[in-house]
Amino acid sequence: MEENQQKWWHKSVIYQIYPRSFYDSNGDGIGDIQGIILKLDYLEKLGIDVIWLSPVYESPNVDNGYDISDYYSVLSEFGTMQIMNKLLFESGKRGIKIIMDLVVNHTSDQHPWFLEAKKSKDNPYRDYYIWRDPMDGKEPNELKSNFGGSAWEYDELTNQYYIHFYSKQQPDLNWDNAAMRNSIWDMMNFWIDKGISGFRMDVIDLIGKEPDKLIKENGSKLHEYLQDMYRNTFGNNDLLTVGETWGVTTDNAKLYSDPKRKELNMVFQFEHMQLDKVAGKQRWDLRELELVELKHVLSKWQYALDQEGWNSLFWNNHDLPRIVSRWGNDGQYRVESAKMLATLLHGMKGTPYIYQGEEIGMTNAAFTSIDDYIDIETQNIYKERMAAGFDEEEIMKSFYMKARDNARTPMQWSAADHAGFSKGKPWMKINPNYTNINVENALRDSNSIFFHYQKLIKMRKHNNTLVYGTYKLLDSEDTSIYAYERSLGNKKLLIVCNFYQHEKEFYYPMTSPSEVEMVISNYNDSSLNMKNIKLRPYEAIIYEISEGEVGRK
Ligand code: TEU
Ligand code: CA
Repeated sequence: MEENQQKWWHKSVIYQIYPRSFYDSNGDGIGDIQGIILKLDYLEKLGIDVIWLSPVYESPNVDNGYDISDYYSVLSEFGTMQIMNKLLFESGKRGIKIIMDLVVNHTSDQHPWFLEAKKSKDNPYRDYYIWRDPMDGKEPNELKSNFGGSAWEYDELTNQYYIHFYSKQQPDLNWDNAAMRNSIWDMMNFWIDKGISGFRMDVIDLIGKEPDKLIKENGSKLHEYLQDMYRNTFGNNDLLTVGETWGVTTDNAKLYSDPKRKELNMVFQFEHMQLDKVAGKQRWDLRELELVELKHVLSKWQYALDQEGWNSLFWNNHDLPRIVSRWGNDGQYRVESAKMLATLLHGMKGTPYIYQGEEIGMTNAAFTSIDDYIDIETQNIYKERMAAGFDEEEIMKSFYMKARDNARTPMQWSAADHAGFSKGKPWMKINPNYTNINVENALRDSNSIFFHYQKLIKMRKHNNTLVYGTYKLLDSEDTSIYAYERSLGNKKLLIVCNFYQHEKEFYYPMTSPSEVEMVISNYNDSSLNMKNIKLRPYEAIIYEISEGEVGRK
């Protein structure tokens, strides 16, 4: 990549904070912004460059802050605008940037715009949302909410339905309305002026919806709206913008992230995160992951965005189960497999995202009762599936594997009461394994998952091959090893990962005489002889090869 096309976020690693579960500074059981400030030194030690802050705005919390009732103020449980300013200042001092969650596909039903819109058909805010007449006395059409049930909610007062692709307390905004769009630009500029460094855009591929044509994602005006947003808000600022797009393909990812089109820097694609569900079904319909499929999907994305666009790299977020429980091994090989998954991901081309707790190998919640799940999605799906006659044991098993609360249990800071997360009773049950899996233990052990992440993050700062090298998948049909190369000039990185518990031989055909160095491994005594390695359970190694130099270091 040309020098002048290089961007600060190409070399950055982002850390996502889900504030409610990160650190509680005042003992009310709820994580808060002051709590984040108190943990900035920890994040600095990990070495991350950017915090993506999940919503901290005013909200009735039907969907933990993804239902916003005031974009200009901070939820009192989390703090005040003064404390938010202090977070920006204190993180800036440590060289850490903040990007905010931008939730503009919908608002809360308690947002003043919606409270007005509901009043009458001719209210000036009516058209900020999407209303339709009943069809034969029923919902206008078949569109479904992602949280279960119809996407249409009836409003008695005006005898019309409004659309909501999430809970009925999250009415969708009408992006066809220019005044509405301008209100959003003003709000974004308010936050940009405050000194934030970018936005993560919640379900941004839905804003072009065309409900009458049953189109939810990738509507015909989506990219026009994003270009409009670019021009009116962050276009002149060097910010990081990442869109959450469940329905993205490699082709339309280029539309979002090709710099020439002036839209976003990158999107989160979820193709790889949907490989362990039955095709065409919901993610609650489980299936084993096939490693070969994972290799094909991730490689497809690496190849497609090599020249135009940019990838985001992630295994986890606040909606996904913990990766070590999902595709690693959260028993005997928890440490090895967590490091393997980290190595595999951070070796790729793109900007890596770490979700809080991933860096210490936190595991799924392991709740046994439906009452322990707080998430509105889980509660809705439970009712829907029970009513539809699904087997309760099967439903609970799918939650155990996939429920969003798996990622939302409080951060495990120490073996103290409530995992050191809070002095009071936490808002959500803590994973009982906190006595063993916690930050204090991780920092005491130089072989911990934490220090492996620290090393991977540091590598990205100095190793241009890691940032810009071209990706090439090796042994694409091997069912247990994921191996690939990254090349730039005469330098090459070879990333070799045993994805499973059984041992497996790996052969690497070395052509020209080269100098080889091992840059990272999850075993202390990995082999330098990369031509033929017997990989142990979850063994993962990155070699650096300098071609044309004879002899070895
Ligand atoms: O999530 C979008 C989304 O569709 C999924 O993550 C959703 O949780 C589920 O997989 C659908 O079956 C974003 C946010 O990340 C999520 O927390 C919010 O609940 C959602 O949008 C609504 O704002
Ligand atoms: Ca608190």
